[in-house]
Amino acid sequence: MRILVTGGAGFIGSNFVHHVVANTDHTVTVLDKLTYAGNRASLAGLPADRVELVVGDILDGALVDELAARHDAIVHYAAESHNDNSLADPSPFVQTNVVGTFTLLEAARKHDVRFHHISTDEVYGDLELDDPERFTEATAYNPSSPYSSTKAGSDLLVRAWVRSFGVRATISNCSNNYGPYQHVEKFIPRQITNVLRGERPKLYGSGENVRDWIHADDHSSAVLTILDKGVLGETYLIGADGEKNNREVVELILTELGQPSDAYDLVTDRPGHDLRYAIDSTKLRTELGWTPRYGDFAAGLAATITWYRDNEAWWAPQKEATEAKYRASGQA
Ligand code: NAD
Ligand code: TDX
Repeated sequence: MRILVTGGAGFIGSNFVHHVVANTDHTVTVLDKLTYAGNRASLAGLPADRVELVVGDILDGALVDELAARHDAIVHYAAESHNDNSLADPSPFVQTNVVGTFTLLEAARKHDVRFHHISTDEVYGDLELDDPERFTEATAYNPSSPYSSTKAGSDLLVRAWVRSFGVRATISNCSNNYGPYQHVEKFIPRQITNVLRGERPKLYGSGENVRDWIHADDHSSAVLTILDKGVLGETYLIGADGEKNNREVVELILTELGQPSDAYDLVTDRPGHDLRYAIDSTKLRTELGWTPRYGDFAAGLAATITWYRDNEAWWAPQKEATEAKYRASGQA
């Protein structure tokens, strides 16, 4: 298969490209605008006869049309992805996440290209800490932030293009990813790189918010499974039973790096901060036979810490500007 991967120079997209090269015979074209979140270096070392990078915008209809015409499938990761940024300036979120997805869907429709849309569990809003239910494919949409509302909007566009125009599409909604190549603005890399630079981790609010962590490589294997065996028109939730509160994650990072487990600061909370996400991935596991490989979060986190320790040249250029943004918003 020839796969067009949008956002393939970002965190999860680049992990997917590495996974595809290692585990299949597919060839990949990455379409990525290389925003502040995209990084060419995340694709370094991949074979040139299997992976091509096209620097461009998913809002560029002519470019998207030309690329769609020569691929068998589109896997759509490109997005503005950070909640805090969406609170500071929602505009690029509406453009890239909603209008960009529309642009890709029109090309998939015209050229009858298989389409897989990457989305998030945040479209379902949040859960109470003691709620025994987790999100399923039947949970009602209830997004909280500009980011999650634009992702919800993009999911609904995909569903409409399936029903109205017969676009051959599937959707997946995944929980929080961790692993190599994640931008230092995000929670886990921010705290790891703070400690590596001799600074303290920063927990929003009380640190009791819960996220359901999955290794990015498990996300990739799930997406390949859906591309291979998924039923057209269906949505699949992806998760690995990895619920942890933010305080527990910071304590693990501090301990792994030889610091006292309480050497963190509580800082100003994120406005509208979702309390808890939790995914029930029974459908993907029972209907498509997928299982995650990274069962042990502490081990996966330790490997991720090692990656950031060994790859300072990858993250150091972004660290100062990222922390300056957090200082400006009082989250430092
Ligand atoms: P990221 O911010 O690390 O990467 C996004 C990539 O998209 C970057 O390389 C960026 O340059 C590119 N991009 C942005 N706007 C573009 C445009 N207009 N045209 C072309 N390229 C553009 O994001 P991520 O964390 O890797 O997330 C990837 C996808 O996975 C997103 O759709 C996100 O909603 C979804 N997702 C993320 C998580 C998570 O935990 N990070 C969880 C579930 C779903
Ligand atoms: O410095 C921090 N301190 C802190 O306590 C940062 C950056 C975050 N947090 C908290 C906020 C969240 O409760 O950590 C948790 C995780 O924060 P983020 O990494 O910003 O992720 P989140 O808002 O949960 O969204 C992520 O998962 C779902 C991705 O960024 C989204 O793209 C994805 O859809």
